[in-house]
Amino acid sequence: MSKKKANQNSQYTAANIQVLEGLEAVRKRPAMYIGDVSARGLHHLVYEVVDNSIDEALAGHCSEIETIIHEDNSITVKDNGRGIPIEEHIKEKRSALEVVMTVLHAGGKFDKDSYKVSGGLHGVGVSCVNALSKHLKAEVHRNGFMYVQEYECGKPLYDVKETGKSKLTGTYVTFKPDDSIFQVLEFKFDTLRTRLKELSYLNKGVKLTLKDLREHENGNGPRYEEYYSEGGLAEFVQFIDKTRESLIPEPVYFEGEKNGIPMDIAFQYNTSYNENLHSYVNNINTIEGGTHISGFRRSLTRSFKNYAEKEGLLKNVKFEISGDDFREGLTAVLSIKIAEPQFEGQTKTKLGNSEAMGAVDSFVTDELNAYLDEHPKEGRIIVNKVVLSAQARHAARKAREMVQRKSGFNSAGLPGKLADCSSSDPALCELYLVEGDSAGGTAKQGRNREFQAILPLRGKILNVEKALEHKIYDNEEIKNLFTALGVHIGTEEDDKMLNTDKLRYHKIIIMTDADVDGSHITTLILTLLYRYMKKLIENGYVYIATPPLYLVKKGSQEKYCWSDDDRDLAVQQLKGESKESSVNIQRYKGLGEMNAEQLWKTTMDPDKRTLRKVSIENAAESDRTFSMLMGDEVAPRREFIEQNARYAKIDA
Ligand code: 0RA
Repeated sequence: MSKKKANQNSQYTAANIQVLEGLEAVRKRPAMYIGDVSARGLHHLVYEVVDNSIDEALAGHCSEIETIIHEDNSITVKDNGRGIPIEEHIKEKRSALEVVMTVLHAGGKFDKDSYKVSGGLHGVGVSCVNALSKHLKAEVHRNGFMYVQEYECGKPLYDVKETGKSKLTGTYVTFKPDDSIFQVLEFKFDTLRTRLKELSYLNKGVKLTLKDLREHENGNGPRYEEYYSEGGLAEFVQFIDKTRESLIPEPVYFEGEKNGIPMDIAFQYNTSYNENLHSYVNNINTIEGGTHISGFRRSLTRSFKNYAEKEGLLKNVKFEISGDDFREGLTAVLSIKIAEPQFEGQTKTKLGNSEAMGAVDSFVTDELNAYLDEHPKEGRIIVNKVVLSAQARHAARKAREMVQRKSGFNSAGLPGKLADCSSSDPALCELYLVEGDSAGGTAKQGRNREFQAILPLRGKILNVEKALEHKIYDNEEIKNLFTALGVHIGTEEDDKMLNTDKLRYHKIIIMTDADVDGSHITTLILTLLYRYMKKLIENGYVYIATPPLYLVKKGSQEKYCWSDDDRDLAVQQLKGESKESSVNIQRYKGLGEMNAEQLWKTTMDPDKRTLRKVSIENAAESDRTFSMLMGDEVAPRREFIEQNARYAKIDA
């Protein structure tokens, strides 16, 4: 049935028109509902549908959720839950299925017990997915029958109809994102895998599967993976810490509820110096933390401190022990479920509900006291580690205080190596971090000095993943970077939050050679930013420059190329009809092979350059990747590089 016919259907009353307007609003401003219309928003469509099935699993009625990527990049999500009710919705006078699929935020209306999310990226309802899909088919198995309804751009093509008998129960949703709305239509297996895997840890006992039916360039058959966790967050913590050395044999794992708030917490200590706290509210990653995290930290410090004092483990300690010391080498995942979460912050990923703080604090305190009673050996190991951290922190504080005062800075207090820009409006200013003094020199000549500053970094900067904190503040290159940016790390009382009040640039652009060394240096810089200046990444200030890989020339005609395909195309175009004249291909291995004008034209001119924005899509995954790439263990690093060889080759 055509769209026109569906609209003319006599069943469509005034109430329905309003509904259609609701979905029209989603189509007009999709970003307001799903964040954006890039790859990120596209993948959020899948998460949204899967989340609905997860809710059914949380209600205790669904054990398996299957996601299928079809050959045409349409998606099917199948669950074995009760099936969305198809019976008439009393108020709306039409099938409940149709209401769920076409009314904004109608998803949770039937089921008061489930934890629905208001605001944030998820929880916008499956009707948003419907609105943003060229075509969607909902199939329900229920009451011994099979029912179906299809939609175009959110509009039903016909009433819900029964199509036969079925012994199964469940909901199957198949959708094809609207190509007039999304900039990107290709689903990434790895992106979906990360989220499904995360969901399997967050919802233990639920089996999630991912099947990719698309043709693969290597000629392999369909890809299929299963994600299932028996151990939940305890396994998640072990997964995150796979390449780190744990101090205690098993993660500490608490599961239960307090004041009606279900919660799930696992943590362990490792030999690294970083704190890795990952938190979730209603399965949503609260990247910016919030009240639940505060409650957890507060309890952790207080409970361990009381325990250490009670056991006389601090007798010979001359320093004050701070909350920080209890968090060094800590990897923790915290997941709570709240009926009406309030999300705040820049990216709406910070929990604001004040009741969560006390509930988490009191829950963790009770559980941790009981744990320490039963595990004195683990308690002792952890406290000893904390005391060592306190000693190192003492040294680090001194080093940190020295950072701003050390020599090597010019009269404005800026590093001598920095070629600053003349504008002082941070919103307009860019800082290029350039590999090596030579490329730094070219960049200084090529730049627009009005708003572009250059900071050359010498060779490989310190690997912060392996260094003690005070070593980091001793490092010349790192000090220069802090000073040039105008940021500093706050006091322990401020939770050592990065202070960005005086941040001097809102674009920080990493520019390295397009080779293996260059990508290594990029990774080192990113690791430093991720561990010590995460806020800059969260605020969207960090970018990676993309210098060209080739210059294809014929006579005076020139084309810069960023991939092998680009290059082949350029060769074709320049060859044109005449076969005799030769086309010259220059491979740029480093920035140093370009002159100032070329570097400006290809990589620095805001009108022509391509910058890749660095974002933290998934904090647990990024953390794991950095720890692995920069850590001591060789085997997982080799495995990663082999698995990602396709990408590595582009750089090679
Ligand atoms: C409300 C009530 C019932 C099922 C569902 C919602 C439901 C929704 C979704 C979304 C995806 N999969 C789902 N599975 C179930 C059942 C009420 C009843 O059977 O009494």
